[in-house]
Amino acid sequence: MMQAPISSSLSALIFDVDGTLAETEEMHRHAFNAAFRAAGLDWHWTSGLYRELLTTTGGKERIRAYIRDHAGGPAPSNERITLLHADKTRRYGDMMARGNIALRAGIADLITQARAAGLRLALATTTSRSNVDALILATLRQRAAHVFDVIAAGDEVARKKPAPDVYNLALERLGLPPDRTLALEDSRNGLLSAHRAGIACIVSPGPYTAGQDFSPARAVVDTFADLRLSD
Ligand code: XBP
Ligand code: MG
Repeated sequence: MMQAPISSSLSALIFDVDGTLAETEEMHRHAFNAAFRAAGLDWHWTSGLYRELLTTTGGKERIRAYIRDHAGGPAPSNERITLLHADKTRRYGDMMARGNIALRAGIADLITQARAAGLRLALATTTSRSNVDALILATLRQRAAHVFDVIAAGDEVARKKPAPDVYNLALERLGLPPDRTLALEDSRNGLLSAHRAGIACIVSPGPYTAGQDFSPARAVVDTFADLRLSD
């Protein structure tokens, strides 16, 4: 069991969402594929291809990277990509409401421990805000804004992870300097984003991020259940 350092100066935990709170990427992948089919496109993202595509964060950015590197043909307009992504987001919300996704091991316990220790809770995610609301409702049966004091989402910042923007936004909303917070992530892009914002980060990789380079991490753990907040 690893004790996460909660010095008296630690005031907040900042969680990533996809891959950290829950293994959501398969649902994202299915939603992308369903949106492509509905639009009459013959694109299909296998899990092997998705592992590579995930290195581009953000759904619209990922679609553009796919067209550039794999699909070829004339690039669709920004408006077409925006509509395609909006349909993917709607389908993801429906799948989340119908599915039975669970939080990753240890996450619910960390939230409880953090609250008991008087820490504040934040989210810093690349995904869209509506996807955050759908996940928290499906797993904790509560509104995300009731569970987390601050939510910073990908559709609110100019540059997505690995840029530090979304972590900087979370810090600004928390009103805290980076050294009073600790980030929890599953991916190299997320780790780099937190690190570039000056925030120490603990990583627990998942199926899509295992084997990535996590060198600037404070620690890498197999599961968040291995983590205990300690004085
Ligand atoms: C996850 C992402 C997101 C999701 C898809 O990053 O990169 O793009 O895969 O969501 P994080 P959208 O783990 O930092 O949340 O389609 O809404 O972008
Ligand atoms: Mg993630």
